[in-house]
Amino acid sequence: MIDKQFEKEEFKKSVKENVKFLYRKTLEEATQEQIFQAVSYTVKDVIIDNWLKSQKAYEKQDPKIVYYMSMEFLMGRALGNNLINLGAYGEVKEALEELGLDINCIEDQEPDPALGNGGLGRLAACFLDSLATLNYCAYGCGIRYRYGMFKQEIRDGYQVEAPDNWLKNGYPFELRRPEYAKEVHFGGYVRVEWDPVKNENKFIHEGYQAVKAVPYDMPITGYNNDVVNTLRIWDAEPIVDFNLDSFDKGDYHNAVEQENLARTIVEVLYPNDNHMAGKELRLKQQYFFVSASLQAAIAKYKKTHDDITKLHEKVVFQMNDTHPTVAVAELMRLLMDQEGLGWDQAWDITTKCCAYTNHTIMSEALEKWPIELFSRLLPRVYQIIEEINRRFILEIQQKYPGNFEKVKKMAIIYDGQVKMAHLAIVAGYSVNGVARLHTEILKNQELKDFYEMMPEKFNNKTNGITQRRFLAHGNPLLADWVTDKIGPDWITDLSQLSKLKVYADDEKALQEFMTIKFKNKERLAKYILEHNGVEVDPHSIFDIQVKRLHEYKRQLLNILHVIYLYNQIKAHPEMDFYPRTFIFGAKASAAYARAKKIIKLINCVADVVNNDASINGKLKVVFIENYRVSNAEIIFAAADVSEQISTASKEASGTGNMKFMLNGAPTLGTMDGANVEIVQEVGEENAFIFGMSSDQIINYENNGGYDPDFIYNTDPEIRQVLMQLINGTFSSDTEMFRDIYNSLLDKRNMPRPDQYFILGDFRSYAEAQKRVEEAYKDEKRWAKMALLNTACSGKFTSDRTIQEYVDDIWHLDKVIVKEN
Ligand code: CR1
Repeated sequence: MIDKQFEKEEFKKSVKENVKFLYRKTLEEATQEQIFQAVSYTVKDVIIDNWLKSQKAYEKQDPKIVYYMSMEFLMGRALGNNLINLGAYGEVKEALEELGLDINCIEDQEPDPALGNGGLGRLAACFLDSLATLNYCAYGCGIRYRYGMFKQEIRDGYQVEAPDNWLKNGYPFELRRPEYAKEVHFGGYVRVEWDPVKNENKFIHEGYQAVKAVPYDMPITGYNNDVVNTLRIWDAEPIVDFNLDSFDKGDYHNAVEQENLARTIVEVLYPNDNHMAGKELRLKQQYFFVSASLQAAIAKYKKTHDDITKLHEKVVFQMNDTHPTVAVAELMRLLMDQEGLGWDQAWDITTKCCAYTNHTIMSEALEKWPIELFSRLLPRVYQIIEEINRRFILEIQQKYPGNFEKVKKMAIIYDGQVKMAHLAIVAGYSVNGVARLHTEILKNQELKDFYEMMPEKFNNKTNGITQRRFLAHGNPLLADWVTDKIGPDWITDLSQLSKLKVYADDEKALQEFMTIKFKNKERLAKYILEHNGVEVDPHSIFDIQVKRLHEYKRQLLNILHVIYLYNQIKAHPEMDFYPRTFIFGAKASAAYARAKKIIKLINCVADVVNNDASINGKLKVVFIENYRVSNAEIIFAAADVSEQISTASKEASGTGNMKFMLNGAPTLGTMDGANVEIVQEVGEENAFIFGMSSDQIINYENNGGYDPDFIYNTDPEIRQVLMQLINGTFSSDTEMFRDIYNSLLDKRNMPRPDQYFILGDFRSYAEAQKRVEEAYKDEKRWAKMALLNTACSGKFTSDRTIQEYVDDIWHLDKVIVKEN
């Protein structure tokens, strides 16, 4: 299993040679960063052999390929993950120790490739890991942003964004592939010309600006199977180097413009989660990577197949949300204008190649582009969408004669806008949601009309996470313990974890389990001390909410409850209270003012609570700066309580909830997203469920009747908490949190005050928190609950999710790379 390269002596020699070769230094002289580079090159060497071997196997076996099209891939660090998947982590750790090096320090040198915002981007990364591990041929297709997700600094309690220049030292796990460059065209106009031979119109795109798309490939290693797939992310370069040539031809202006376009297009990831920015540059980014990826996929197909009309037998494009859905029109364009097919044939192929995943019902996330912008930027693609729309409207009218409401609600182009979700549903052969509840809401509410017209397209694929990163790598103590108890098969078959259930009443096992949890809490406490300068007690309950900051995720409910507890302890100092550490981690979109205010509030509350000697350290509040994949691994491992408290119906699935569960933290949550399925797996008695149901919430939204004012007026403890937002308790500036206060109570707040039902769920949340405390006090009961969460988390592996996509949507063939 261990490659020769990873024999300790061989490995040490190679690292030393790389340091010499790359930096002209000895190991002793090299910095930790330089050693990281040297180690990575040694690892990359092995990977490249497997990469070539995989390529050969694919050529020979000619499997169907899935292209996972995504604006975001939140990969996290590669070195440790690759070592785990190559089965060499232990050997390399020891070899480095023999060289006097600490593998954790070396891993910490790697920038965290953060080419994504949150759940959607991290899901894409987990999917690539599972695809490779399950022996499927897959490409991730995305953008090589020069600047990924911003680095978050907290200054005076405020979020400050700093650029993430992740490429500054060069990234060892990427490979530039200029030979596969493609051209992408923007703007211009379409000239129509009669083709007398074919007896039809020809559409010629002219006067455009061109950008060269250059791919960079990152290897995606499968677990212990020698498979290496590819994440292909596109960089933009000017077509011709800017030179006086164009000036001479009087084309100076255009040369400058093309140069600018290439420079700006991949400059930065939009830092929005569940929110559409609507910026022209964003649409350019989308078309840029979609067009380049489709061109590459078709070119690859044609290298070994000569009948383009059978493309769907070998190729499927999975569209990760609406961001890449311009793909359906671009594929039509390529098939017609480049491959010479007619409309019907092109449509037949396109609708067999494209499938769409919906990740949200949040209306502000729905992508709609103004016709003016769209048609100016992509004139030929727009023409094609118009024709798709025209034909679709005829279909609606045929099915529902005289029903203009249907046309209004379902048209792809309406009200001056191009609706990307409608385009994806009409052209895709599969539409899936990401958790059972979410898919039901799509079918019965958000996409009801589409579901009624084409029910066969709709299906559910509950999200999952990879246990290789979030247990094997992130929590080595627990991973070893699990292997000790049930063997190592869980690494590729997470359902094996159910075998741990027999230890639910085994006192020794429970004690071991909780000792590991305690050590992981010490590790996190150390991290918090080093990075935040706050001392936390690992004996206290670690109650954690880490995820993007969004009003619907209700970090505000959490911190208001902290204030409520603080008031209780102050008012009743003698009260029996189990010490609790509330830990937050969250980035807010740079333009999301209220979300940033909530971060400020959390930090202000932390300031007061943490420095109030009168509460004897019973309460601590910590905001972990710059939450990202690398520190997430440490955080999940250390959690006692997993906060999953979104307004029911709003969180499509969640995936953090699964990472906590896998690491033995019971869920404190609403019946939302995948929480519903988590509770089903682990049993209601091993979770803390509260709050209104999605039906209740949707009913209030549709029919009104929710009155936060009434709660404010009748519940003095809630009123006290809200008053403290504006009476100087947490900021001498009493206006500081006025907007938050108003968002909950002001009738002018649109669409209604307390849009996310924070006051409505407050009491139920506080009561659930009380149950958490009671349960935790009973050590044995808690240990059993924690262990059962791990034992029942098998369903939530992304291996299961991917196998469902393969069985129901993609129909891929397994490939064998490793000879036995
Ligand atoms: C959802 O909010 C889900 C991820 C991945 C997010 C979250 O609940 O787990 O997708 N949606 O499916 C999103 O980013 C644009 O929409």
